[in-house]
Amino acid sequence: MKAFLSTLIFVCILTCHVQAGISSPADPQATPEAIKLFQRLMDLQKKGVMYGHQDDLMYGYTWWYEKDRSDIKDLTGDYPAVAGFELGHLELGLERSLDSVSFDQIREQIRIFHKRNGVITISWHLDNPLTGKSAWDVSSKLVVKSILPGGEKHALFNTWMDRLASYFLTLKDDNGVLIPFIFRPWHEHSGSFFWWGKNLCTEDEYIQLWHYTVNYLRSKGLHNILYAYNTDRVLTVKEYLEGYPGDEFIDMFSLDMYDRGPQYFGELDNALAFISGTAQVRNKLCALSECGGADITWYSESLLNVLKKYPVSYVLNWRNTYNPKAVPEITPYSTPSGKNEQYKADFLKFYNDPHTLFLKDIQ
Ligand code: BMA
Repeated sequence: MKAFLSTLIFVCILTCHVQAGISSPADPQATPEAIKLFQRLMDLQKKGVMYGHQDDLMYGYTWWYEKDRSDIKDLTGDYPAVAGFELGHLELGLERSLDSVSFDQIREQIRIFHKRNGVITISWHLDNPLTGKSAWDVSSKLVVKSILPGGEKHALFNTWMDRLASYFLTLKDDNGVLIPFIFRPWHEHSGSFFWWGKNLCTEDEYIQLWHYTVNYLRSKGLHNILYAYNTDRVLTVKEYLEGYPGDEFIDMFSLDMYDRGPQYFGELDNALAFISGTAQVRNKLCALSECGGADITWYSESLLNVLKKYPVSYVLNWRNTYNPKAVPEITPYSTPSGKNEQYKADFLKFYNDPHTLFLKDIQ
């Protein structure tokens, strides 16, 4: 009996230990803040899905950098739980992003949003280092190869990584502590519309690119980052994991998928089933890191019904491109004009559903 009890106690301790170890970021040197963020996201993922919005704090359809403003807050009275920021053109040493947003103001908003206890996610549509054109320039299949060690653009890429790391090192709270955030580079790999896309490099090159990026940032003392692996639309788990850098590098399994037709919600359901399932087995987070569509029940019924089936940390809508001359749009994603009131009601229903978490819900 005594032996049985001590074995039982040992097994319990071991299980607790393994479980405690499980809920931690991939980085063995993760800062306490990164560990806390990871565990917080794991806990929240069990409660509901956070709502995220890209550039929410920087501008909206009809305004540009106004204090405390947000299109989502204008509509619902609350901020999103997750705020997305974009760093494309930081690599060039410019003051403003490819979307004309000031990097100093991005830093300011990251600090403010962190203080509000919101979750921060960062994307990077960096230029093509081989051709000097944009992230969307897919004219060469040699770009990834060219920036890896030994490649002709390797030195240039290092200067870009240095600029990124230097900027990340300025993202500190009032006490000088590095703010934890989710970084989602090399996104939508399964699509081939960025120079790092699936048909633009080999699987091995893509994996090397990821390893190089993560190791580079870690070597600069950045252990406050959770890394999100990301693809565009995929139909199988095999397809999803083509190019996966490995559990030692990745904290979150994410998917970008926009509504492009009647098959959308079936495909989304299928993809979230295997992505969230794989994430769970590997003790990673799961997110629908970009999505959008338009229909008068798109958010409150179609999207929500799928999201309720799986543990998904957050769902994010892309930016409300500033365009004051256009018909003001109400919902987060561009909608055909004329149905604004119905779209607005749909989003408010989504907002009011207990399963969706906005900033006030995650305090
Ligand atoms: C894209 C579009 C672009 C933008 C880029 C980075 O999907 O919204 O207009 O420059 O994201 O934010």
